[in-house]
Amino acid sequence: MKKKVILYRDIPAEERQRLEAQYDVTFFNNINEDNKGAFIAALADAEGLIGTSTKMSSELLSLAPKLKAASTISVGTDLYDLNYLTERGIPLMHTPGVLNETTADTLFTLIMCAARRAVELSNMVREGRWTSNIGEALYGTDVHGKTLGIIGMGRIGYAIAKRGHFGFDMKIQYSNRNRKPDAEQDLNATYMEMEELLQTSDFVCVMTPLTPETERLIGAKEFAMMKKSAIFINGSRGKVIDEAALVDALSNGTIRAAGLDVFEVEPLSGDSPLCKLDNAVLFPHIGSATAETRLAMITCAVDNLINALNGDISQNCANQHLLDR
Ligand code: 8YV
Repeated sequence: MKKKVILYRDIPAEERQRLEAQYDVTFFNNINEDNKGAFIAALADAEGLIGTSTKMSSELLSLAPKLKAASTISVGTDLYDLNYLTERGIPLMHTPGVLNETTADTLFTLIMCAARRAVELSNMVREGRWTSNIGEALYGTDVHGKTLGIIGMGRIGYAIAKRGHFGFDMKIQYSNRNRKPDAEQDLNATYMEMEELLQTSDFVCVMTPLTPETERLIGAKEFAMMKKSAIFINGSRGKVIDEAALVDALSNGTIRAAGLDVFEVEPLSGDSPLCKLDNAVLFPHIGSATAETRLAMITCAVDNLINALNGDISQNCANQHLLDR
């Protein structure tokens, strides 16, 4: 009798076939109000879950009494109630590593677009408003040689710092829960407390995971610590910052500009005040969104689920350290 698995995100046929070769797969193309009843019914017998972009609360997961493993097609695990899964002894598998370089490319694109006003000026051309040489009022600011502060020097933070150090001769500084000797040795990065980083960086880039400790980490007080010429970049999760405070900081000249790939509520409404700010560059959460990297993430997540249901959580298990206790 094949184990029952729920796939709640569309994936390429060959990857779905790998699952169907081993499991009795029930597929949902994302979870919505129309199919949530059927999803809940399928949870009753599910031993495996694989997908992304749906909040898996403890209430929902409690409806899956036979659940043995979950595999998120993401590096972020904040959509799952990790504590609840750990209490039940259920591994949550995720996809660290495969998306580092692509996500770092995206974040550096935000750095360049925000610094050089690329989106604002491209729109000016597109709308026929380019009528004379660009003067001081529309100048951007240099990236090369500036100071890049990384809050959250994890795998992706390191990849961003690598681009700044080797590609743009930037001075790298970082704040993190613990020291990162590889960044200090390889990238000449300087460790410092977050307050000093905010006060001295030309670019502040947040790449922490969303946890109870990092929720609203950056708010009005922190924006006020930054240079007026500073540019703020968020590639972590929207809830790591106070979005209303950022709107105020951008509107009042507290900081120069921002580049955002994540938002408190996604998709971001077109009515958001962020959409009215020329000094806010807004991406629709495309950090890892290339064909190559998303396929690599899906392949990794399928491998992770198969391994976990076979009892092997030695790789890519977000709560292994807790389950091993
Ligand atoms: C995607 C991400 O948003 O991996 C993550 O944590 O945020 C991005 O890669 C995610 O994979 C959902 O599609």
